[in-house]
Amino acid sequence: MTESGLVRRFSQNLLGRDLAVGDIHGYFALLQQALDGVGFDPARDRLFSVGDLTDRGPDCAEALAWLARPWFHPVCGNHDDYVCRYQSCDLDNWIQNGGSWFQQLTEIEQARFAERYRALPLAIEVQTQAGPVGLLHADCPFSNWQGLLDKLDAGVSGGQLRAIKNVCLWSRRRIELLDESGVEGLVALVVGHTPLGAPARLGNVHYIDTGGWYPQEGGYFTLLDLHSLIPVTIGASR
Ligand SMILES: [Mn+2]
Repeated sequence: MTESGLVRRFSQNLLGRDLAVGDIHGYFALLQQALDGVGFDPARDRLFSVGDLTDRGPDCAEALAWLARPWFHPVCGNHDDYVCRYQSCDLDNWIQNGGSWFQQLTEIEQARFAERYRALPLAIEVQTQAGPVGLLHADCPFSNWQGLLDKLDAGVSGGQLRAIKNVCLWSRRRIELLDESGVEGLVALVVGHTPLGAPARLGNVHYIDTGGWYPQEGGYFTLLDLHSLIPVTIGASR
């Protein structure tokens, strides 16, 4: 099987835990606090992210340092996609949605961010003892996970890729309809994008954006254990 940059696959972590976090939106210091609170061990554990690394929070410029960490593995979110398209996107719209930090970077820094963000995969698949777990930012455009991977691996482009990205990065259809049908071929699909007061599940689709990026209004980071599919509680180290 050929592998496009749009999908990243990870074999089972036999050494430590695999955790997933919801949208970060520039709150990396609070994310680090949450990781410390569960005894995250960078030598053995891995942190997967459903994307939206930047916009809105105080530590957006830290994103590149996080992306250099060998245990941190995000998919691309709709806000990350603004960075990828920074020369052609709707700037007013982006700034309204928290993008002013990017406008303050030098041209060289902007290019460096865009280059790194363009390498983010759209989909991640992680092997666990129970089977494969998928991560996307918003939702899966197919009822079957393999259907998505086949398209992405085949190197779709143009309008077809745009249509797929539109759902993967932006869709709220499933949660608006409370659609329990789930995604075949996975133990679980983990997504963010839609902030909720507590983690939620529709079929095998897990929603984990609990607003770690609006701590002032009671939001917090959920760290979902990908092997047990149970959120790890702060204060519980190994
Ligand atoms: Mn989002």
